[in-house]
Amino acid sequence: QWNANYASGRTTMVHLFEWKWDDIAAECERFLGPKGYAGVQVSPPNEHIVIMQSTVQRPWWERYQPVSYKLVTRSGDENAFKNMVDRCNAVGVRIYVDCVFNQMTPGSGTGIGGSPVDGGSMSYPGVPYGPNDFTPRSSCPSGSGDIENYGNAQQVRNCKLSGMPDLYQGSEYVRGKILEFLNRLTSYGVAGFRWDASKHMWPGDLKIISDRLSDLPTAKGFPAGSRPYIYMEVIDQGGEPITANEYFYIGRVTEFKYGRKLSDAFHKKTALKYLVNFGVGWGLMPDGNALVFIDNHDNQRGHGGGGDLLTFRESKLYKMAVSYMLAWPYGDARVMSSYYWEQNMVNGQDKNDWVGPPHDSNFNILSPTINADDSCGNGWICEHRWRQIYNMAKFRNIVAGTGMNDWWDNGNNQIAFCRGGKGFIAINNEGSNMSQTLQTCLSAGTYCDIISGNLSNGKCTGKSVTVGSDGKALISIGAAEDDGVLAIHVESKL
Ligand code: LM2
Ligand code: CA
Repeated sequence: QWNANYASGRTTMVHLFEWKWDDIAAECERFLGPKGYAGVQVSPPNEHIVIMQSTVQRPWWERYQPVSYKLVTRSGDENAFKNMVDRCNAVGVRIYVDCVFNQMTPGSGTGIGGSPVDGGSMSYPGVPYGPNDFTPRSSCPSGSGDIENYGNAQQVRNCKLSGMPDLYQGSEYVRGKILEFLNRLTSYGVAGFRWDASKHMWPGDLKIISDRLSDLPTAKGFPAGSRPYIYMEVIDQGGEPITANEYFYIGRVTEFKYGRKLSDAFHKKTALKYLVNFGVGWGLMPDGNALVFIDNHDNQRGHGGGGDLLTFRESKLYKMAVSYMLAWPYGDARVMSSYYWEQNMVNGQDKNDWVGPPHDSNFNILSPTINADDSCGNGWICEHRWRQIYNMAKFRNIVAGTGMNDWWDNGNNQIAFCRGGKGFIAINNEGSNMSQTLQTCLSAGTYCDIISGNLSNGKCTGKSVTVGSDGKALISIGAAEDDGVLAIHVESKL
């Protein structure tokens, strides 16, 4: 299903990667709700294997190795999860769950929720799943039983992904267990799902699962007949037999070309002027099918097709790309919110790509601290709290429903455009200053630039822009300024 079920007037979700449920609940109340964010993608909430080795200790990716569908993780237990969903819903912020059901852990021992597990014999009594619930070896046409060749769709979907036992979604029993899990989540008020590793599952099986999902509960405030939002993770950069469009009839699909191409553009591999028709004209999927983002938890650390993508580490360019994303009418947008880790690059590969979230000496996840300037401490980056980003999330809310008009560019890396009569944005990615009189499509008056500052108590803490009766204004963005963006909208008028 393609509609996110957002509360009215909201448009943008944040991925609070590895956050604890109690912290997300607090964040909904103190920040996400008030700032106009629409939703949160949470890390997988169900029981997984605990990975504690000499070289790799509690990696973030242990959460992609399920043991059962009990709601126990380092983020919190079932009660904390339910409490989070209720508290976020109460302030107009929806919860989306990252669901891992292509595979189960190859490990053995005890899951984080206490369930016994033996991946080697495909025994998961906590569900329960046994050997018959996994894709038959005869259906996997690779020598090792692992996916060896992404040019072979049978391998990609029927063999093991990184050695992990491959759940058989063709089985009615398996589908039933997955559905029990998903329907339990929506009964708690969850508004939709990210389906992990969807490339590795057959669209026909996913369609059957999606058709049998329960409606969202009216008891949790959803209109009768609301269907859970679905966005499937399919990494399609072209060149493989499996394509994103095979999944369009089920729900939205992650558009990985989006962040790739925008990162390249802001890295000046293609001039920004070409963004005038960014979207289908660039070979991206249709607007109504796309879930878009600049980076995600995988590719910001070189997993899942990463490499040279803009992330918080190149903050000025990153804020420019995110601003463009949030101003541009295409897809449902997701903002990444990260934690810091020390990279250790060896031959172009980060040896620390496994490092988990900030934690204490017992590996309990630390809560973010909140600084006076809204930024986070304790190792959390909190991109969603950067003024430029949360103000652009609000910009997207305000201009929702309008198209793009009055495009301008300098023939190279300076661009500007309007969204209806509601908002205007300019971006300077040249090494030189920008100073241009441009059509803003806004009524005459003085506006506060929401990138360099905030409008608070009737005063602008950043740059001001004076729009004349013809809708035109002198737009200046110095090359040396903190930010290469200027944005104004109907609600930033002084
Ligand atoms: C995804 N999308 O399709 C997730 O976004 C991605 O984060 C997941 O991989 C992947 N699919 C499977 O759910 C991550 C991580 C892998 C990690 C797996 C499982 O990128 O590196 O694999 O989770 O935890 C790890 C080891 C790998 C090992 C595997 C199984 O890195 O070397 O393979 O566990 O033990 C032998
Ligand atoms: Ca599979």
